[in-house]
Order: sequence, then C-alpha cells, then structure tokens
Amino acid sequence: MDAPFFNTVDRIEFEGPESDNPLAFRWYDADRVVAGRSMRDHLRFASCYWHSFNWNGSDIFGDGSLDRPWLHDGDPIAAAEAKMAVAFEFFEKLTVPFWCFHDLDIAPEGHSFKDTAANIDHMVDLAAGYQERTGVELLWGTAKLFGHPRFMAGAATNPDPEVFAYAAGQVAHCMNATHRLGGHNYVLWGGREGYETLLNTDMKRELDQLGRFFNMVVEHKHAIGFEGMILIEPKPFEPTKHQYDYDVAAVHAFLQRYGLADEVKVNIEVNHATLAGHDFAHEIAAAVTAGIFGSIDANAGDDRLGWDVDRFPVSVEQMTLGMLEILRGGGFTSGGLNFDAKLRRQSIARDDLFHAHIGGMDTMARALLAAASIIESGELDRFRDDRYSGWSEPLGTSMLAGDHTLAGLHERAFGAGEPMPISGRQEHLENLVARHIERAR
Ligand code: XLS
Ligand code: NI
Ligand code: NI
Repeated sequence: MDAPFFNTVDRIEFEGPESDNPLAFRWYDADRVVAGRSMRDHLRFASCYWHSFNWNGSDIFGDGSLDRPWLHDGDPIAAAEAKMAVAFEFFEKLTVPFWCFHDLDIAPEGHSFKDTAANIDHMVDLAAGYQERTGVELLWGTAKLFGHPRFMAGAATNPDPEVFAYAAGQVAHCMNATHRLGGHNYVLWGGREGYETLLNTDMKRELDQLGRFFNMVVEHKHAIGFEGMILIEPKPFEPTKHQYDYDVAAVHAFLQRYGLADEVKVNIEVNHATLAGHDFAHEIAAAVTAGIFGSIDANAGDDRLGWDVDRFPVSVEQMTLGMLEILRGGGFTSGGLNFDAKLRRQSIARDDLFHAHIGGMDTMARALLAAASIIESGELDRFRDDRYSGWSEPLGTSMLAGDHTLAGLHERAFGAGEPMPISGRQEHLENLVARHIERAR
C-alpha cells in the first residue's frame, strides 16, 4: 500500500461560509472564540477508528464495498500497522484533536489472551508515537466485548463466570492502554449486556453482576491512577433485544442502585437516544439534571429505520437543540463530540471519509454558533424563568419548603379560585430558535 493513502487530500482549512471548496470547512474555525472558548475547545471533535478504518462496507446482505486494503492484505500485525498509519494521516489532515478506539480495532485478536494482549501492547506503543508526533489526543478507549462468540450471552451479564472473568481481564488491559495513551475517558457500551428472552434469564442476578463489574472498573481506575472519566453509553437494544443500559434514566437509576453515581457518567449517542424514543436533547437534559453528563457520540438516525444507522449528523436544528442543552449544562469537561458515524456503503471514494467528517463538523459548528447566540440573547431563558416565576412567590416557596400538607391545601382549595393559565408559546419559541439558526454567523 502506497503512502499517503488519501493522496488527493491535503490538510483541511477553514475558508468561511462563502467558500465553494467541498474539502474546506465553512463553519468550523478552530481558533475562533465563541462564548468564551475556542470552537476547538467547545466541540472537542473525535474521529472513531472502528467505522472509519475497521469496517469494510459490509452489511447483513452484502460483502465489503470500501477500499480498505489493510483489512484483507498480509500479516495481521503489518496490516494493523498500515491501518494506523492511514488513521493518523486522516486525523492530521482533518485536524481533529481527538480519536477513539476499541482494543480490537487497533490490534488483531491472537490465539490466546496473552497473544492478544501482546498485539495490543505493540500497537499502543505505536499509537503513543503517532500521538506524540501529530498532537492528536485520545478522547476515549473501550474494549470490544461483543464481537467474539464467547460474548454471545453477554460479558459481565454472562451466565458463565469464566466469561465475566475474561471480560474483566480484557477491560483491565484496555484501561491500562487507555491510561498509557493519556485517554480523557474510558467508555463501556454494553453491546450484549441484556437478554433475548426472560425464559432463560435471571434479571436480578445479571444486574448484580453488572453492578459488581462496573465497581471493579472504578476500583481499577483508582488503583492505576487513571484520571479520566468512566462513561457508560446507553442504548435500548441492538444487538440484544433488550439492553440494561436502555437510556440515561435507566443508567442513572442503575448507578444509584450500585453506588456509582459519583464515579460514572454517560456517553450519549444521538441515534441511541432516538431508538429509545427520546429526542437527543432530552437525553442530554436528563444527564445534566442528574449530574452525569459526560460525552457525546455524534451521529444521526433515519426517521424510517428502526436501527442504529450511524449517519453523520446533518440536521443543524437537531444539533442546535442538543448544543443548547450542552451549553446550559456548562459544556464539556472531559468529554467531546465523537463521530460514531459511518459512510453509506456506496461512498467508496477515498475522500468520501473527509466529506462525511467535514459535513459533520460544520453542522456541529453551526449548531454551536446558533446555541451560543440563543443563550447570549437571553430571550429563551427569560421566557422560561417567567413561566416558573410563581415559584418565587410565597405560595410556591412555602410549598416547596414543606410548610404545607395535603390536608391544608385541601382546605385552601375551597376559597382559592381557579388558577389562571398562561400560554406555553411553543411556536413562538420555535420561531425564535429558527431566527438564531438563520442569523448565526
Ligand atoms: C454501538 C455503539 C458503539 C460504542 C463503542 O452502537 O455506539 O459503537 O460507541 O463500543
Ligand atoms: Ni457509540
Ligand atoms: Ni451506536
């Protein structure tokens, strides 16, 4: 394979909204300061290894369509090395500050745990060198606990304790690798932590196993001095019929039940939110409210397809509503926007990977500008504050302070008269959002 792989593309530059150059940013201007932070620091973009470099374009009916020679040529280690060279060429040309990986994206699985661990260590050494040379940092690492048939009945929730123990060893190894690479977070997505049928499943037992597993992850984090955040990525189903980490609310209840609410936060994926029947913005607001907002897997679903299609984000409106909740929550700390997104199967030109990411980054940058402008104008928050203003009056404050009983309010109701409704003004507020999207420059 000849280097460079993306030989028709140079470093992507910001050229502004009037540019017609499809290989330039029109909105993402990394150094531009918006609401007190550079766009680079607000958005903290990451590119993911698995969809971009490990997936060959296959789907359940068809074989690989994409030009990814390292996936089928030669010795597995040499192929993994070639893949990493291409990945870092891509990150550098795209100017993304972060990347994300699964252990088995960067290294081939060997014949034993020991072989696999050695492969991972070798590739982590190489990755450390690439990070050093390019300045690209690791947003998060994660272990692939759902691909191999040993995990078909789950990893931590497996009925066989040997599988639980294997998964624990694999996660420890991957956490050590993430720590060595200076990862800002460590992610756990429970791809097969769920069930197909209750006929063969002991739910209580499986939840207790998962609770113990996550506690071991937190203990290990402290034992090795890893300062990144531990994140759980909720998803309602797929590949399992029912997954325990269904949505943010389910994860929050789980964390509280197992004593983890101060140690673990969430990585919210757009398409997982919509599969759970929620808006993306709802999941962020739920996490911010619970104090567990961590990071985002930025992608988009399809209105008519009921699975995780992982398109690149294209809707400025959807992302503006998401960014609004992120900014209201104070913005990212350890987290960022990881493009857990993949090309369509027919996008087989090498530079399609750039077009996809450029579109996603510009969409998010426009969303940031619009959300920041909504917050700066203060109109929306003023309206919302007014809507609840009664709660600052004597009746509201005394009820919340516990100065009333149901019986007391029963007595009051006889003389109080009918409450006066006010307009919720939803359409007015939707127009306000539209105006900020139109004008944000
Ligand atoms: C799958 C998940 C996965 C995680 C990482 O739907 O989104 O890609 O982000 O294991
Ligand atoms: Ni994801
Ligand atoms: Ni996903």
